Amino acid sequence: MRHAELGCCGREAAEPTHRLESNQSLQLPDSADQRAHPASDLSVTPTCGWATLANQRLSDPHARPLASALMELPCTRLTPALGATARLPNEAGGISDEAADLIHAALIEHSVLVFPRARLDPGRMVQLGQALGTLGARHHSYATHPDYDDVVVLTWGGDQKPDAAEWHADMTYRNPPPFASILKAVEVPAVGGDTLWASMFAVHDALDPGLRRDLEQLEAVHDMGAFRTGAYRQSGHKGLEEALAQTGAAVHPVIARHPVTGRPYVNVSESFTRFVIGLSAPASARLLTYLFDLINRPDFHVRVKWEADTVVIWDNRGTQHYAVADYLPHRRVMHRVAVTTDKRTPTASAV
Ligand SMILES: O=C(O)CCC(=O)C(=O)O
Repeated sequence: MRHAELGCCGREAAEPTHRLESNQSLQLPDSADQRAHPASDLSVTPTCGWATLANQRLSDPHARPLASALMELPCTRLTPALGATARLPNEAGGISDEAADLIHAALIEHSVLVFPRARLDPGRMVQLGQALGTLGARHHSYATHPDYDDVVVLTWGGDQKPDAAEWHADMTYRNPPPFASILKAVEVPAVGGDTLWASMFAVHDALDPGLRRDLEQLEAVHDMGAFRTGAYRQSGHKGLEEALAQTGAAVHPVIARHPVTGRPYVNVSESFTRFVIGLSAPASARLLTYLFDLINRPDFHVRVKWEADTVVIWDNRGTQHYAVADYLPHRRVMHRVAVTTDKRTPTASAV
């Protein structure tokens, strides 16, 4: 195997399984070699939220009674890597805890849930978000719905260029970042404007095992990335400084573990990860570029073609997404609710 070398300063890990010393290099397999490693965990999961929830409850003597397990949330898996289509439980007057339990279980299992023709108005989107967890502070840059502060309105078209055609998990410059997002298509172009999600668990499983061990010791800085441009254009240097101070920065492990399943995933994104702590600037840039490129393998993806009223909920822990910006000058309007904490995993950090 041919390797490209990265100079590495190393850092003290709390419980290193394999310590990187300051005089060692971190070795990157070249991309051709990388393709030889199978994505070992790309197994199709035929079960659905209902089955998973029933199993959890049966094995937990303290769980609420199983009556609600009679409710079903049948899911159809979309790709081996991630994603399933499902139907929202049709509950008049709100989202019950039991319905949210089912959705949560399915979300943990499939990472991305697609609900065609969901007809979720902004009020019910907020209810659904609240049934899953707490809703966060307002977004620093996007407009919000006139009646619902928690609903971000993403409108692109004409000369308004979409800003999400980059792989990212949402707002990882916050600590913790949101646990999940709920996105609804309000107005979509006749063609184009699809969104892709990638399983960062699958990206992790495809890494060279030696590199994976080295990455386990590393942490990286996340910040607001290209949101800088808007802040600077709007209010110059002062605006930029204020935006950076407001959004802040966060340090997260390069390999994070899902707080519910414990499954490891690659936790750096081209939108928001700026620097690997302990590396020199060139070594950090080389490592991050290498990791950013891995996400592009179609084997790791699911691609959603939107229709008005389609709703997608994704688990922000272990996935990244990319909104294809191929539809201008046509209009595309989406509503989004970000769920900050996972009610059903209260002690877990989101990374
Ligand atoms: O508009 C989309 O499809 C995705 C938007 C996005 O990237 C986000 O909500 O974080």
